[in-house]
Amino acid sequence: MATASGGSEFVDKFPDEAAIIKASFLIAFVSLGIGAFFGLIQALHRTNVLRVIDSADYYTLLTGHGVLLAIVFTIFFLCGVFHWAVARSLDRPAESALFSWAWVGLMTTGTVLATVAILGGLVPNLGMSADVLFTFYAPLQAHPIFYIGLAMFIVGTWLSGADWFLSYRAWRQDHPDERIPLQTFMVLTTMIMWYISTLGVAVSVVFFLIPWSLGLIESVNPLLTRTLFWYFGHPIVYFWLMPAYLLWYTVLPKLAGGRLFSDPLARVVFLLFLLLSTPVGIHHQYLDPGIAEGFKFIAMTNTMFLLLPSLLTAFTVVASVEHGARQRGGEGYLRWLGALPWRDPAFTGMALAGAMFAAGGFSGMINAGMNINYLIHNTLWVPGHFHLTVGTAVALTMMAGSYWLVPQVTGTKLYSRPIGLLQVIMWFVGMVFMSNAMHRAGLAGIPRRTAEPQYQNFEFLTPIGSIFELRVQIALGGTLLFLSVVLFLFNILLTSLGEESDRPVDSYLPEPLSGPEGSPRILDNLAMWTGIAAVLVVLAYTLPLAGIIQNGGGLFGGGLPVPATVSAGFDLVMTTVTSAFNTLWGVVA
Ligand code: HEM
Ligand SMILES: [Cu+2]
Repeated sequence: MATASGGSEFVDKFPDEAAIIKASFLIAFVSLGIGAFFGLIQALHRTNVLRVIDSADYYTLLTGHGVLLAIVFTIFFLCGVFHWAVARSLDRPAESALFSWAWVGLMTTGTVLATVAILGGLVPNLGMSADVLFTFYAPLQAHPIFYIGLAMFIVGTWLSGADWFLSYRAWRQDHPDERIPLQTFMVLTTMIMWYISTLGVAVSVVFFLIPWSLGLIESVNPLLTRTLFWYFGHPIVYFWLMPAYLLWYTVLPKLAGGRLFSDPLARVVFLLFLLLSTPVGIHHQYLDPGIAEGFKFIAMTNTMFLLLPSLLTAFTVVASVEHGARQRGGEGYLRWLGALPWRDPAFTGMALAGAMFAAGGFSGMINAGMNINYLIHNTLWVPGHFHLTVGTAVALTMMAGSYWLVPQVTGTKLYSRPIGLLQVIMWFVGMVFMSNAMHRAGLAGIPRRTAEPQYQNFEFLTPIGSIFELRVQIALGGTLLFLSVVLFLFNILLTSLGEESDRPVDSYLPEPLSGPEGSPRILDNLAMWTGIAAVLVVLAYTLPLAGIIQNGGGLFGGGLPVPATVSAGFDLVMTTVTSAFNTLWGVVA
């Protein structure tokens, strides 16, 4: 891993990059603020504690919450971190600042369009709405502006990836024989995964949803748009996680006072995510009729393989942090934990986020199991699960990481470490309440995505505790979470308005204990890994997609769906291949 040379700070050395990163973070944090506010309203509304909106508007806010937090906040923050990581680890500026501003501009325009379409739902006379939730598949339909905004946003992310690949290509010309610096390696593998997986959602939006919302085509095949969404919808969870992993692998060990345990292991983990994250999306569709059980079973076994890179990460990151603690004089089996810098909000926030991720991993295994999934499907368990993963492992790492990253791009000192510490602990505590209660509420059968879970003449039962107590915990947790976001935004705002300092943070990143030299060079052969990842996708999706097109009445739907069989898809593939062969034969003969 290249280290920042000289004593100069990132902002002095790369002023254009710092400006891009600041702009990305700004939009991420504004989205975080609005999204968290909607989250608070939802949590209070559905638990019947305080109702400030009409229940009919619940979907509008829920869509805003999901889109602004799970798509806009996470991805804009990722773009900032990746832009920082590439410039820092290659030790060179981007090829063209204008190009960088182009993707920031495109993504921002897309965000504004999509948000206007969503919030338009609150103004009845406008005739505009996009209450389709962040999963935006048919048959729910949004105003065309929503899909057009999304398409612009996605194309913007493609350009951001191109920006980093261009930097890498220029660096490669000057350093023909060197190993790819670790942070750049992480960015590039993540972006390859993103290119492969966003292809699905781009096809869905451009060829089906936009023409359908404009009235150019009459119907779509809902199962097809669902499948294309989940083809992208599972890998997006790794797109959220990878910036957090990048910070855990390359920054957390340093904050702990140590060094990354193994650079080669980190590379293997990122490659495993590239290979394994796309061919599993069908595990979100265990309950969809129209997909044969056999394909669901294959998706389930593939999903279980994905535990491996996460467990490797847990091992490597904990080993690196323990090494740091021992460098600081920590001893004993567990007593070394006491030697860690718990007063540093960047460290503590990331460590708590990692701990929560372990809990999220367990509930994720339950989601992934085909049979046990039926118990929790579409219940409040599901948001309970992903508020631990994206809502904490990712979001809390991003907030904690900001306490270390933002000063580097603004050149100012963090406004308040104690407020930062209070903030990350408050998030942790709030999430313990909200998420734990959501999991339990889900087990009691309380549905997700509804303003009115308190049905008339129907009582949910809990094995321990009461429904009342669960509601109180969700409302209390949600309130703590919202207050935590307020503290975060306040601290970051005052930080960026503060006075410039010569040395805002110690930005030096030490070399790993075991560097890349010992690992095979084939790990850096990105073209080969991309090829393998593409083959796995073709293997995993060809037959199911063919079946979905056939069972769902064709590419544009219309016909009556028929029950799924494995052979349905097989027939379609065979007919297509035979007719292509016959056509070719006709040309040749
Ligand atoms: C102030 C903090 C937050 C609060 C109070 C909150 C609250 C909630 C609640 C109560 C729901 C369930 C709504 C329902 O199913 O009826 C929900 C859903 C959701 N939340 Fe959060 N949340 C917060 C932060 C986050 C963060 C940081 C993320 C992601 C980065 C996130 C992503 C989501 C998503 C994707 C959904 C599902 C939306 C859907 O079902 O379409 N939330 N949130
Ligand atoms: Cu998934």
